[in-house]
Amino acid sequence: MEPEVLTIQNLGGSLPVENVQALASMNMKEIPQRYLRPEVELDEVSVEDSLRIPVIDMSKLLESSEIHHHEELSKLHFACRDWGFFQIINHGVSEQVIEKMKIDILEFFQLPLVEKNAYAQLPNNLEGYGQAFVVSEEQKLDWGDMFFLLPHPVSLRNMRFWPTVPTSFRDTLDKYSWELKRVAICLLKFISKNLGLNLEKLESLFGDGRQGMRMNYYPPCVHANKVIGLTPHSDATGLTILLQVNEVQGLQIRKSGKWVPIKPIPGAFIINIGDIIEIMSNGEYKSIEHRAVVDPEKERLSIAAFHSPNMSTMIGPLPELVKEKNITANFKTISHEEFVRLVIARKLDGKSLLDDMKLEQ
Ligand SMILES: O=C(O)CCC(=O)C(=O)O
Repeated sequence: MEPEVLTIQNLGGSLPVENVQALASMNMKEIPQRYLRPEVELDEVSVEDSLRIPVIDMSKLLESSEIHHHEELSKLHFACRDWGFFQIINHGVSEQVIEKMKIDILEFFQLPLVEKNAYAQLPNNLEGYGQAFVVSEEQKLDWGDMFFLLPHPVSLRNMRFWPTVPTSFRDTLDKYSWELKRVAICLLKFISKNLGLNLEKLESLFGDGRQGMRMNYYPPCVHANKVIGLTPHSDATGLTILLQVNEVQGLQIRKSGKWVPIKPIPGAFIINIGDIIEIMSNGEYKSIEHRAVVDPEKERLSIAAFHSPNMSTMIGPLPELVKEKNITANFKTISHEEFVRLVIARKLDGKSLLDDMKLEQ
């Protein structure tokens, strides 16, 4: 028998739960208990901080002019260290590719449930249409559905889950995923430089790594302040590139104990540092806790592209940053497989995964 290829696909899945889009279309007077999240109304939201979110101009990072390049590089360093979150403009991804992706994913979510369910998740598998991180029957649920695919590495694509309706979907996602991979690798180069690593260091780990595409659909909810679209969490991956698909806002990040709403700049991508970069940088860069809230009247869609190193990479502080400099490691080092199993086995819960990875000092 062929040995099983170690992929994220066969490391576990999520329990099946009701389809939220279908539930929302029933116009129920009362929201089922499992979706009620009283904390949402109580949390403090800071609109002013929204204005201070760093914006990085990628064209300046790539510029040959030393002054602009260095200025932007230090802005990037500050954004990764103090926010773990920023928007990028002038990233070079064609508007046409982005717009087509938006159109196709909207069309997919608008299909009748039975057609979407042709791509439903299978037991013990993360890919497909459904929900993620549901690990118990008691757990509170999010007001949203998602469709998750793994476009990279290409050799591990499972076309069984790639929709043929809309007919252009496969081609659109292929193009979009390559563009985003290029942006991720480019940013990882500059992140390597800022961390004092060899310029190619992170590229060598992430270049043939995984890219997961999580396409989110949050239906409107008349009791929007009583539910949550996506539970607060940091991303258990390396670098996330997020696209807000329609005009409806909902992403919030946690900064100094308050929730800061994000207003995406038209044409920009939202970037966040994930747990793996926080661990690899030995805590110098921070992953950021974020959540999605729901609109009372309008549906909201977003696409998060998660970039992780290849499965043979050990997850821990990079030896170049600790051992070779004789600095204390702040996190454990474990295999990538063990790390993914830890992620999949738990519900989303802020930055609790990183707490488990921390070493006692
Ligand atoms: O919908 C959003 O804006 C956030 C999505 C997100 O955080 C995720 O998919 O992990």
